[in-house]
Amino acid sequence: MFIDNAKLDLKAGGGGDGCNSFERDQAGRKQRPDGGSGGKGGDIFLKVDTNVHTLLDFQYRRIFTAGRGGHASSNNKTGASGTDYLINIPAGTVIKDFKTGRQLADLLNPGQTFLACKGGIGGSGNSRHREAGKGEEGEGRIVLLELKLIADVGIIGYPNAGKSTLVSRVTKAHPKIAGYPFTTKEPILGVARVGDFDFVIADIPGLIEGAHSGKGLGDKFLRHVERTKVLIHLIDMAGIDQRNPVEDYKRLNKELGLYSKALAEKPQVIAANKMDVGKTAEASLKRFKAAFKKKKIIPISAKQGEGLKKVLSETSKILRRTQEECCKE
Ligand SMILES: Nc1nc2c(ncn2[C@@H]2O[C@H](COP(=O)(O)OP(=O)(O)OP(=O)(O)O)[C@@H](O)[C@H]2O)c(=O)[nH]1
Ligand SMILES: [Mg+2]
Repeated sequence: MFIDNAKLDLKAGGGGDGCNSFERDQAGRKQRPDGGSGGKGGDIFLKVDTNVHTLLDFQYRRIFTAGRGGHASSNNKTGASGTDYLINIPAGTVIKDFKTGRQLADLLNPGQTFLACKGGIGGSGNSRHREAGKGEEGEGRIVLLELKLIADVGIIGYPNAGKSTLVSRVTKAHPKIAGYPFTTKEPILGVARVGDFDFVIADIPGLIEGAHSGKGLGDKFLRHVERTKVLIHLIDMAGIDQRNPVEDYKRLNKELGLYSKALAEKPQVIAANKMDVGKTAEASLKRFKAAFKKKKIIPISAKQGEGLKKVLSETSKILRRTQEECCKE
C-alpha cells in the first residue's frame, strides 16, 4: 500500500546522572572527589534509505525512543552513551513539526540525515563540580512526515483521460488501465527515455472539479507532482462521460491554481488524447484549438501509440531548458 504521510512521536535519550563519590584513604576517610559524569543520551536521526519507498511502516509503529545515557560511577568512570536511533525514510520526505507546522527538513538525497531530537547531556560528577548533577532530559517532539515523490514530469487529467495508458506506453511501468473513473488510486512512477536523456514520469489519480475541497479522490495526490518541472495535461477528446474538453482544460487549471500558484505556473505540454476515435475527436480538437489559439496542442492516441514521440520530445525539450536555466543560476 502506498502511504504518504505519518505522525511520529520521538523522544531522545536522557543523559545519565553524575556520580557523587570520594577516593578514600586506608582509614576510610574521604579524600579527593572522584565521581564521573553521566553518559550522553542517544539522538534520533531520520535518514534517507533508497530501499524505503513509502511511509507504510509508520502506520504500525509511531513511537521511537533513543537509549538513555548510563549513570556514572566512582573512580571517574563516565557513564556509557545512550544508543542513537536511526529511522529510515524514503527520499522526498518533508519533515514538519506537529505543534508549529514549521518545516524542519526536506530530505531528497540518498543517505541525507536529519537530527530530529538531541539526547540529553549527562550530569557532571563531583570530580568536576561540587555536587554531582542529574542528566538532562532528551529532546522530545512530534513530527509529521509527508512524502512528495521525486519525478521530473507529472501527468494530470480527468479520470479516464488515458493517463495510465500513456505511462504504460512510454515507460516500463504497468499501471492498471480500465474504462471506469479513479482506476488509479495511488501515484506510479515510470522512467521515459528520449535519446540518451532519461526522466521520471508520475501518473497520478484523476482530478475533478472541486478536487481542492476533497471531491473525487481530492487533491492530495497533487503533492506528488509538486516537485516536477513539467506537467503533461492530458485531455480526452472522445467526449466519453459527456466530457467537454475545453471546459475540462479550464477547470483543471483552475483546480491547480486553487491548490498552489507554483503548480499552476509549471509549464504544460497539452496532449489531446483518443484521437483514434474519429469524427467526434476531430470535431472536439477543432473546437479546442479555436478556444486556445496560442497554445501548442499535440494530438495523440495513447492506446495506439500515435503522437507519443512528439509528446516526449516536447517534454524533454522543456526539461532540458529548465535544467540549463538552473545551472546558470
Ligand atoms: N480509444 C481510446 N481509448 C483510450 C485511449 N487512451 C486510453 N483509452 C481508454 O480510456 C480508458 C481509461 O484509460 P486509463 O489509462 O485507465 O485512464 P486514466 O486517465 O489513467 O484514468 P484514472 O486512473 O481513472 O484517472 C481505458 O478504457 C483506456 O483503454 C486512446 O488513446 N484511445
Ligand atoms: Mg489511471
